[in-house]
Amino acid sequence: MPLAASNPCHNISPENYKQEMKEGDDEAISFQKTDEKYRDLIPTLPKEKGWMVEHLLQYNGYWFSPSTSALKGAIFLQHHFKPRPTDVLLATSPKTGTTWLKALIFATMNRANFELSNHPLLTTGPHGLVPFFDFIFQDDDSISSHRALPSPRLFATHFPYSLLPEIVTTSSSGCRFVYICRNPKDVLVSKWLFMSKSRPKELPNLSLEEAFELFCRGVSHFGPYWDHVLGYWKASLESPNKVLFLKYEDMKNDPVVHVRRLAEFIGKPFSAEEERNGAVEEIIRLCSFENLSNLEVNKGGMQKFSPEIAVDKSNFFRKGQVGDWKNYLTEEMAKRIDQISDEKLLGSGLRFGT
Ligand code: PAP
Repeated sequence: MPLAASNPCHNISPENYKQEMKEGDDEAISFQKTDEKYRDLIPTLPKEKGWMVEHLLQYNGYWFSPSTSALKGAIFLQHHFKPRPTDVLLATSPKTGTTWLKALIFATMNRANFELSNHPLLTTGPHGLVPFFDFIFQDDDSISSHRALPSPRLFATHFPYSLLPEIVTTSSSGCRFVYICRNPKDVLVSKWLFMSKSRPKELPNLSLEEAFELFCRGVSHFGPYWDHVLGYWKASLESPNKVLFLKYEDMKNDPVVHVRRLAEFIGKPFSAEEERNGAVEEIIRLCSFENLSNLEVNKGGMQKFSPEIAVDKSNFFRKGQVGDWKNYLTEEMAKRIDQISDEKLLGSGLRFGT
């Protein structure tokens, strides 16, 4: 759909109108081309067993679920995302702390706009407040509506750094990334339990042993997990003002220090008065596992991400602890994951939190 024609408030001269119509038409053609490119690509991609769906497809080294349309999103994003220097992007591999960070960044960024007693997080879950651009960049209508969002925009993404458009990752874009990683043993367990709950009844169960083998081989949504982490880690070393790299375990251990860092990084440091008034602690309390998981809004009902995906909101809150893997993985499994981590992270300067 031509963009200018779809906006009734657009007040422009006939000459400009003609020009915008032409640009809109060009863009509509280009949306169509992207869609064709996506359709042609699908049958050519390597396939592996899926966790929550029958198959995952490999695209540029990473695994995608064809039915979640994230792969389509990755391709559309490449061609149609227009970054703004004020954009903040929360990047995560699934089950590493996305829900928590969505709440923390939203509350920190918008703290001047809302009273805590009447805060949007009390009535809308973190996923309802911070959209994944993975699923919205799918067609001209959704792209247009997200282009219309006021600045500063806050998006989340599970896409690996190397699959993001250069227009976003280049330092001149001004966009900032917050990334959170988590110990892979806890990620595996959290992911397996989450996916087991969400796996359609028609598909046979995926045992922990099978999930473990797939995870170790890198076959999981947006995996290989280690490559995902290293992509953002390297970017954070190269451009520390562009990518803030956090660890779930450090955040659990000392949230105050990390929420302060987060606020500084997004250009909204806490003032001395806010510090005196306990604003940091209030945000941490608001976004804590205990608080969020006990809110009615997060206890049930479906969170819709795209026409194809909806997840029961309560599934985003399980235990929220460090080291729960000990209750699920054998010593041998833990050793193998540690070995892979040692090999993959060798020379990178990164160690997973414990
Ligand atoms: P997603 O990628 O599907 O959005 P994500 O939010 O990254 O999931 O991860 C969910 C994990 O974060 C769960 O971990 P667990 O399975 O080991 O328990 C979930 O419990 C945990 N979690 C959710 N909210 C919070 C929170 N406020 N504080 C700490 N951990 C949280």
